[in-house]
Amino acid sequence: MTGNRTFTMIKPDAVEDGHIGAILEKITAAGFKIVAMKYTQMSKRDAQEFYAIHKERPFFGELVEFMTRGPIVAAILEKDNAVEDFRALIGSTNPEEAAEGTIRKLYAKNIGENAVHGSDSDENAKIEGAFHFSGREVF
Ligand code: FUP
Repeated sequence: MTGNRTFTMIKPDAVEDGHIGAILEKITAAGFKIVAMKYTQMSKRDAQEFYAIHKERPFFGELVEFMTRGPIVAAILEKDNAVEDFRALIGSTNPEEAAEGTIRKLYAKNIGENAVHGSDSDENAKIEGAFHFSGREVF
């Protein structure tokens, strides 16, 4: 049984480049309903906690710097098979490997500055959604 919610962030690079509107348009056109959304900026501590799973990786410091350098859009999205369908919509982590028409193919600069986040499992979608939103911010 697959879940019907996922968590996303429009990352600082895509916000800086003015792509919030185009990315939200692609998300809703693909059938995702926005059930929570906010414009916010992560602190260093937020990013270190959010990406704790990567803390031993060589790119961790850069990842934290990047994710905290400007505002992001965080959202919880609803659709049948949300996690898998959203990962298909955003494309591979490395935009050079992302399929044509995917959000990362269109808007990501490289594997680090890759425009959007999408949860990789139902379990992580719940954890990540709860990291950014309280119950009364989810509709
Ligand atoms: P994804 O699930 O596609 O966001 O990818 P990962 O969970 O593997 O990586 C999370 C973030 O770490 C990526 F979005 C960007 C960053 N990253 C790098 O900067 N370099 C890498 O080699 C891999 C990931």
